[in-house]
Amino acid sequence: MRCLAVCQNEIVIRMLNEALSGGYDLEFLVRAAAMARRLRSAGFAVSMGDPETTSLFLKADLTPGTAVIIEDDGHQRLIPIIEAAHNAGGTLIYVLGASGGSAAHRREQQLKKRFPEVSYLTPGELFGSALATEFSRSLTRLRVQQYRHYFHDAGRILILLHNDPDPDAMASGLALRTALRRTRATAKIGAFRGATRPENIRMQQMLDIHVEPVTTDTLGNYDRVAMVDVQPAYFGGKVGHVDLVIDHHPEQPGYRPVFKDVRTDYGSTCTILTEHLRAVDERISERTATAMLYAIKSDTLFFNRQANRVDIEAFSYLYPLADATLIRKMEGAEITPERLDFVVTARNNSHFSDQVFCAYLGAAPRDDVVPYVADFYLQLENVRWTVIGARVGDAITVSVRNLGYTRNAGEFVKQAFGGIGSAGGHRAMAKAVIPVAKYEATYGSLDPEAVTSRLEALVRHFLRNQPEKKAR
Ligand SMILES: [Mn+2]
Repeated sequence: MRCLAVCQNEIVIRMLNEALSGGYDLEFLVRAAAMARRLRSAGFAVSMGDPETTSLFLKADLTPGTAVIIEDDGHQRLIPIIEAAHNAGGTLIYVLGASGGSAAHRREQQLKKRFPEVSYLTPGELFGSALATEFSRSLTRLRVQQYRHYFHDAGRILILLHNDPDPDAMASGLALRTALRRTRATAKIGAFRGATRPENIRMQQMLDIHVEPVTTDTLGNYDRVAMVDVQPAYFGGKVGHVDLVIDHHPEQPGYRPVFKDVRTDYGSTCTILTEHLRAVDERISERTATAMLYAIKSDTLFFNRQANRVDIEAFSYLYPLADATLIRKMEGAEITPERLDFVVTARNNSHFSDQVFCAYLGAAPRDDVVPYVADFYLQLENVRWTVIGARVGDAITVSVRNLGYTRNAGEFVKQAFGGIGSAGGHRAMAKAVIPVAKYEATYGSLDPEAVTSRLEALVRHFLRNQPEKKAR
């Protein structure tokens, strides 16, 4: 059988050749003359030209019995290529994605709307699983080599973290520094605002992680800027140029880094960076491995939230390299006398009935005590919802936890507080921040008992009126 493959990436071309040359008469269509020359001299059958034109396919003798494989690398304009192949008489058209998982599924749905006859293949389907792992590792290796090369001649590098950096941000900073083969003198890990949560400060001290304070003025001192666990939009225009972005949060539009690796179906940024370091066989120090392991654990809430196969695989890779005792100590750092005080306050001010625990803590020094207390009372027998509020500065912070598999904490905060503050989250956890003046104007008194009653009334109203969704 004949097969025409429209690919611009040499690794993909070589992998396809490996996988298909036995049973297929394989020819590649490439855009770049240099690539065409190189492949021809290596013995490949190659046509060169613009794959968005029908003539290239006609020249390559496309018949209805020819299979056409089009690589979906995120850069090629897929639709015009499919149209050109189609217009040249192609009927067996396959699109080859770079990855599997939910992203591939969405892409397939999009394409099917427009071209119902086109099939979408993941590397796993085409190559079998062992070869597919090798294939995606090769792509990752190429990516790491490229950005490493790009950062190579920079005198000073900044690895920028989000404000109040958490374990994933700090560990990703260490991991990227390792990937770039830099030291703390030549690649600074920095943030506009340093860590404030006790367990994050403790991690910083125990692993000797220095987070350099950054201002818009000092940004200019760096030759290259990378971001981990965050994207430029977060900084609202404060960071003009960024060279590399590695993140697992939902992709935000409006920026063009030189290199980008955003994988939203990963549980942590450290999982992505574990794959980077593995792909180039870089040695990971015990300190960095310990930080990364702790980060994966804490970002996936000990694998209770959004962890998938890749996170578990990264975890097992790092485990023998890390110091497990140190991790246990860092985990213990969550409990502080201050937090215990707020747990007691919550106990004294709480309304608890029918599986719902509500409490207002009064004034708190930072907002991390609020989710801490919300998590704490979720451990109590018969508690399925916790709604905890506190005043932090000029705002009321509300944390919501939901242990049942029905109804959505995120929908609750949006309904109750979306109109007067910022509110969001997902099924199991959510948060709202409301300016004090707006809260008072809408819901009245800030007296602790009054706020607790109000929180309880709001959540009861929501739970009564929200149709029950069945657990999967
Ligand atoms: Mn993260």
